[in-house]
Amino acid sequence: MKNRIRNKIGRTLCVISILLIASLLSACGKKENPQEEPDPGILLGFSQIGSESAWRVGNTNDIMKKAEEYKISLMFEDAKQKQENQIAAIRRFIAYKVDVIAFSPIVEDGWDNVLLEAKNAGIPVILVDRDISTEEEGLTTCLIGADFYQEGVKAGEYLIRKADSLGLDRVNIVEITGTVNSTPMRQRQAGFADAIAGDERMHVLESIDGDFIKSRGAECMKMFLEEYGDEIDVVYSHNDEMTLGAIPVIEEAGLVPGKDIVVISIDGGQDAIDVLKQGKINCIVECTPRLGKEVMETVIRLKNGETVEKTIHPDEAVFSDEQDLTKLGPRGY
Ligand code: GZL
Repeated sequence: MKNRIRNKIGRTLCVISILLIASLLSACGKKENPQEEPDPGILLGFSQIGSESAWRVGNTNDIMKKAEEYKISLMFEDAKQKQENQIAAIRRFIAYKVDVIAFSPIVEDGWDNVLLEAKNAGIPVILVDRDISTEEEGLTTCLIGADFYQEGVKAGEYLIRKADSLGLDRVNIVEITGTVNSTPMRQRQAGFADAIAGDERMHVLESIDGDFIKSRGAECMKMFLEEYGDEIDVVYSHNDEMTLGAIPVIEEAGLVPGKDIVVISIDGGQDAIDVLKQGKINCIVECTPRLGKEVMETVIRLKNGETVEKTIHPDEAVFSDEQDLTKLGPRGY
């Protein structure tokens, strides 16, 4: 009896050891499947203008969030509102041999040399948010950003409707512009001017550069009120930061923003939307900062050698006192 049990245990141990040796041999001899080599990944160099507005901060956050989501390594540089810092950053990206360069150009001119260096290095360049003008063609692959001209048109079309509803026969407008020579400034001004050109009621008294920043918006509004006082019917401001700077100045002059002076703005950040809901701003044309998804998908297409569209415009809305604003959800920037 005992012998039979010993034999059974012996046979079982023998089978287990054979199975163990077999599995060890297969593990050692197992070839790495070449398809499973770790992905070297994509390295994107991104030069951001700075942090001049809630819009810009929202744009930066979205770029970073989407880079992580799409597993793209990001070399991010903040130019602190200086073109020379953007040019230096692009040169660093070239030296680092990134796969793709993306940047939001603070102004339209002065990019030819550094973009020629990127082209000669074989690195594709994506424009994000704003456009550039260069002597040489083909220095950039595509532009991903808002249609600023249409934003200006939407602002002008709102004003025509507002003048109709108020029964105005003359409309005196002051304009606080964004950074001179930037795409949003040029095109928001052109779109607005073209939209009101056929309406004889409309008169732009003066345009002053507010550089997209709050303090300058306040200074511009102060200058306008000192110059024109209660002649002013409308202030058209190229972004919310400058608008939010101008509103307290209107109030300090004893005037009611949104009533004595119609206030038209662009961007659509939470702070400005809250003021719109209070009735101190009459219209905000949306300019979405959420460009990260389109940027990362374009980066991947370029890395895969696919062709991409020359221009990608996001859809954008208009928020105004013509609508039920209670339904407007949180803006996220
Ligand atoms: C628009 C962007 C502008 C925003 C401003 O796409 O370039 O720059 O409207 C920001 O808030 O400063």
